[in-house]
Amino acid sequence: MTETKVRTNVWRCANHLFNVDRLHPLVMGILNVTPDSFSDGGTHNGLEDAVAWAHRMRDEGAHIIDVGGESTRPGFDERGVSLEEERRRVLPVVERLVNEGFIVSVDTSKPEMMNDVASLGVHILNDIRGFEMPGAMEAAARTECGLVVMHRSMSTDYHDVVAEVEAYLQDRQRLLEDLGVSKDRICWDPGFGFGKTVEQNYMLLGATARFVASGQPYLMGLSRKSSIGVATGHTKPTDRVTGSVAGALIAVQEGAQVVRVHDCRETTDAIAVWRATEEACGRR
Ligand code: YH5
Repeated sequence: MTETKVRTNVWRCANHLFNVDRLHPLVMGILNVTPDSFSDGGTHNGLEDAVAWAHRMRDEGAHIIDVGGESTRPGFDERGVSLEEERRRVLPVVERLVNEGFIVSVDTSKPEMMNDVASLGVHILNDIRGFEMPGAMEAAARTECGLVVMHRSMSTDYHDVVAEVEAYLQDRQRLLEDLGVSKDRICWDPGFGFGKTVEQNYMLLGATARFVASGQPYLMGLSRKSSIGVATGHTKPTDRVTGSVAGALIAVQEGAQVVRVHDCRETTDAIAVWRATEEACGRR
C-alpha cells in the first residue's frame, strides 16, 4: 500500500510562522520606497502613498510586503545608498506597516538597518547580497526574522550555473547555522537577473524543483525583469506583466513557496487557477 506523506514545511519569520504548503505559495508584493522607483514610474513615494500601495497589494492577495529603499536593479551603483538615506526612506514606512498588521519584509544589506527594522517588528530580512556585508550575518543571526538569502554574482562566467548557485546557497546556509540561525528561518533565492545571462536565468527557473528538493523554503523573484522582457520582446517593464505571471506560475508549479511580484492580483489569480486544477485532480 502506498501512503502519501504530506510534508508540512514551516518558515519561521519572527512572531509569524508560515505554513508553506505546495498549493498555497506566498505572494510577496514589492514596495519600492526609492525616489526613482523603476517599474512604476516613481509613484508611491511619500509615506501615505507607500502605505496605500501596501494596502492595495494586500487586498490583491499579497501575504508579505517587501519594502526596499535601495535601488537594486541589476547593475545599480555599487556604493548603494547611505545608511541615513536608507533609514529615512524605509523606517517610517516599516513602522506603519507593522502597526497596521502587515507581514513585512525589508530589502536591505546593511547590518544597522537589520537591527533597526527587527526592533520595529519586521518579520523578514531580504538581502540581495546574501548577508555578505561585514557584520550582516551576525546582525541577522541576532534577530528572530526569516532570512531570504539571495545569490548574486559579478560575472556570468559559470561552469554550471545551477550547481554553483546551489553550492553558494548551501554555503551561506551553513555559515548562518553556525551563528545559531535555525534552519527553518532560511529561505533560498537564486537571484534571477543578478549576474546571469538570459539563458542562465531561465536555466535557474527551470531548475526550481531541484532547489526546492533542498528542503528550504524557496523564493523566485523575476517580476518585470529584463529576461522577461527579452523572452516577450517587451522593453517597457509595465508591458512585462503577463510574461512575469507566466514565470511566477512556472516557479510555483515546480514547487517554489514564495514569489516576489509587482502584480499581486494577476499573480494571485493565476495561482488560483493552477490550485483549482491540482485540487480537482486530487493532487495534494
Ligand atoms: C529578487 O529576485 N530582486 S530588486 C529590474 C527590473 C525589474 C525588477 C525593470 N530584490 C530580487 O526587482 N530580492 C530585487 O527591470 C530582490 N529576490 C529577492 N529576494 C530587482 C527587481 C527588478 C530589477
